Amino acid sequence: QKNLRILSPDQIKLAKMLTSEGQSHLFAHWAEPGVDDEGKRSFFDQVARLDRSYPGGLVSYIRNARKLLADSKEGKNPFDGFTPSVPLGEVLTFGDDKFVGFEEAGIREVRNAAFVLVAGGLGERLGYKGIKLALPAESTTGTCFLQHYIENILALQNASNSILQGQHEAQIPLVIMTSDDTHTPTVDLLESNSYFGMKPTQVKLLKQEKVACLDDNDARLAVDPCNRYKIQTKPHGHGDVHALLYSSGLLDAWHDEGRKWVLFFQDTNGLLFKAIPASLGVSATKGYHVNSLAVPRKAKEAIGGITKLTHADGRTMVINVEYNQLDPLLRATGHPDGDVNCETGYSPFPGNINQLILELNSYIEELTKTRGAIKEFVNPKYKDSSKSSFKSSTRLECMMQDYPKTLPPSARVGFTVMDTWLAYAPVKNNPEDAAKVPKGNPYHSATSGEMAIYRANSLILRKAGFEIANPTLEVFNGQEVEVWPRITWSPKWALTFADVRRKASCNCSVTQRSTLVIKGKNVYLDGLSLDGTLIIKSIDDAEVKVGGSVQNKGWTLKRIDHKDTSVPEEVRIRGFEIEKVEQLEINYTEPEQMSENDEAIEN
Ligand code: UGB
Repeated sequence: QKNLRILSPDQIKLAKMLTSEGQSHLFAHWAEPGVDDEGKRSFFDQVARLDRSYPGGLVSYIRNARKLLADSKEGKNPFDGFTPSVPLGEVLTFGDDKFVGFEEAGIREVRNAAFVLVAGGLGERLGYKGIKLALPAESTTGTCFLQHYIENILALQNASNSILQGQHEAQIPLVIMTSDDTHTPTVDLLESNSYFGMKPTQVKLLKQEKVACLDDNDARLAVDPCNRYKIQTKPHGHGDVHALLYSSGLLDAWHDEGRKWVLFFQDTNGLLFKAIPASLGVSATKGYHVNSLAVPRKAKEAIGGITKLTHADGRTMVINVEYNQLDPLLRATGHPDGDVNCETGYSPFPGNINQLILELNSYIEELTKTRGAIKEFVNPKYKDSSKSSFKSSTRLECMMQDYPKTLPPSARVGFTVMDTWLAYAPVKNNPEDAAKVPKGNPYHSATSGEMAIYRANSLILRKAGFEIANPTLEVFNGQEVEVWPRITWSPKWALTFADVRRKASCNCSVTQRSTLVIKGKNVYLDGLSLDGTLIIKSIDDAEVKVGGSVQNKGWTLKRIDHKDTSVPEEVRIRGFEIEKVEQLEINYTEPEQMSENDEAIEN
């Protein structure tokens, strides 16, 4: 009460709102007026921020929290009344006619898309101090995830524009959701690399705010243990992206520009863009309002399962059931073994890789109703079975893939299953945890993420007719991985299987110890026999044919111990570094037509 006189009318309003919502304890230890007044004002700045950034404000947050905490205490099952079953979706096989057709459709559509990258997570599981977007996706070229994503979007933009020549040159926007933990380093990474070739106006950053922590079942907000004028906060989850997009006004702007699709993706999947043309093609062809990308899932793998839920009252929905909920849900509905593999060696539920394609019109329609609020959950760690107090404060959380939960039954919600080798290799686990992953389950580490890129490129070239040697099995950081030839190409060389087939003829071979880097648009491989390292660079205007026999000592993988702190962290976490012993580098800098590389190779 005594402090009221130092507050502005807006601050008094916030104080009254808090007290009427059972939050008087927040003011219990405040000093007399005149003492710590700056701290008190900054308290209200924070409260105003928390109020603004939550759909419906702090009152809604507190009330939602009370309800969810009561349900949790009661042990209420969020899936009460629902029976899970395996849904039907579009299952694609890389390289067949259907796949190629979807890729072609996707490339036509992509100029009407906007990309949204959720990158607010710090990646505690990976144990890497920097932002994950700055990590190299592979160490042959050292390309970091953000550069890899941006170069892919630019290549998609160019490919789509060149099909529809005569129409205006579309620019594909990229939104990056950051958080307090990742915002500044993300800006620095973009600015110090000239946005990796994107126009700065094409990229928008939206920062998610954390939400207030909760101390007890009455949803009393937690005071920061280090500062009595601050509410303790924690991340709310990737579901925030919907509310942020809604309040940013970007969706309407995109609609006015004639855009049709919003593609959401995560921070560390070096394979993802290999799956984007075909999955967007599926959305466009099938008219899906929601399309989730999925891969075959190993039981208990830390990715959600796409599940059909049928309620006793007849309602059905196809939705992600998060990995920690799938097992209890199955056990509670007549599957005593829970989340287990079936005869295929995989869980019957396709694994959600959190790549969502939403149709813009229906997305805007839905968000106009919900303001982007996503169904939340709470996961308190109780002190004992009475569930009356928590071990530490908790908070509400939400996930972006829960967006379909509020959609009407008429919504067209589908999913597209692709081969894991093609679509999914995230970098989430630190070396120690990855080494403990049960045999046969994916490591999801920096080691496996990098090796998956080489494997995918090798398999794609094999499918195009290349003779690619079999991989060797090697152990890095306690993880046994397949080591394929280290093949990488820039997205402007190939985005689809049709591109690869056009530029790589079937009379080529690559040995297992080889490295092949293609950095050029119109590079045609013909009669190439590679045993060593070959780097091909060319300007976009050059059209070059590369063939003949290339043999040299090449580049080798040198084992690194992840505990060796003399080595940079991004190298340590993958367990090897590349020793560049000998290579042939050919560089085409003139806009030549079909020049051959024979001379360079003889040298
Ligand atoms: N992220 C944010 O932007 N903000 C946040 O507050 C939190 C995260 P994790 P998770 O594909 O492998 C998801 O931590 O949440 C970003 C799906 O829920 O890597 O454990 C963060 O930067 C799961 O169903 O993953 O699991 C990152 O880009 C499954 O699909 C992204 O959100 C799994 O991912 C994911 O955060 C998967």
